[in-house]
Amino acid sequence: MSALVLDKPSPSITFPQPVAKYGAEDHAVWRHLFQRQAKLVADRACPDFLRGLKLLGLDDGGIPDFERLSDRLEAATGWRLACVEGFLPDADFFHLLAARRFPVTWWIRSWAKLDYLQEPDVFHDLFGHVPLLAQPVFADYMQAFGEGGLKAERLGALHRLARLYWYSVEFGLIQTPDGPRIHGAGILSSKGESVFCLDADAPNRVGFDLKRIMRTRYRIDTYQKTYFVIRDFEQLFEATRPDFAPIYAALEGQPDLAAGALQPEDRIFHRGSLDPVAGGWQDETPDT
Ligand code: HBI
Ligand code: FE
Repeated sequence: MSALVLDKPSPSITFPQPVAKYGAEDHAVWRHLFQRQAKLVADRACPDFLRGLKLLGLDDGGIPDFERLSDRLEAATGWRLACVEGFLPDADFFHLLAARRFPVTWWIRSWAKLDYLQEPDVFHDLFGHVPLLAQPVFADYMQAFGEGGLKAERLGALHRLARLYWYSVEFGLIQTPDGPRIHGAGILSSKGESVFCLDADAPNRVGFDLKRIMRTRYRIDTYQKTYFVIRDFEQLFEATRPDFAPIYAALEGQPDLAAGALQPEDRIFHRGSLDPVAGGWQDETPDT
């Protein structure tokens, strides 16, 4: 991708972490979530995630200081955290990624919402996303993704990149000598999906294929019907190297695929039963 002139994201978007706003309860929620997830993913997360967790010194000592964490992360791969209020407009999000700044929501969920919240909080962003930003190839992929997003916007192809982000950065699996392991942040920060994605018979597990993913719809309110498995992070980074414009053009003529529909060209690791009860897919709200 050609180097883009990056103007800074609008200043109000990022601000110093309001550490004074954290109460004892917020730190207690972090401690609980960290202890639970770190134990649960110890043999389910990919090795690079576990290495990143250790390298960054993320622990159950309470909500971390973003600047201190940024100093460690920057030493590893040049990324820093950008403290934000929550979900950002696409353009702001892509600008930050392209500048190797990862947006991290400052607040944490309440005890009442421990296991499901609509939008990312500091635990999802820090525990789910940040450890892999210490992995050099994934760190480059995330910056390339940001640059691609700025272009996709101009080409009206944001929904294609949103699917790529969803099925890799949020819900991706990766091959290891011991079988598939988790690299997606949306899974790693979720108690139920950390087990479901690898153990359940219901979902498909299919080899990563960029164009196939860009055609595949998804739902934001249930576990996935299909998980895509990359060979390694190089495969993910390589996928972002070509100019996407011809890819978007080629996809125009092809119909979208339902979230659970297997394709003849799929490399199938596991053909799921797609059982609606086992997957929690009973209420057929449309996937987008
Ligand atoms: N904003 N803070 C934040 N975090 C995200 O993960 C995020 C976002 N805005 C847009 C977005 N993700 C998705 O549209 C991606 O597919 C680009
Ligand atoms: Fe996320």
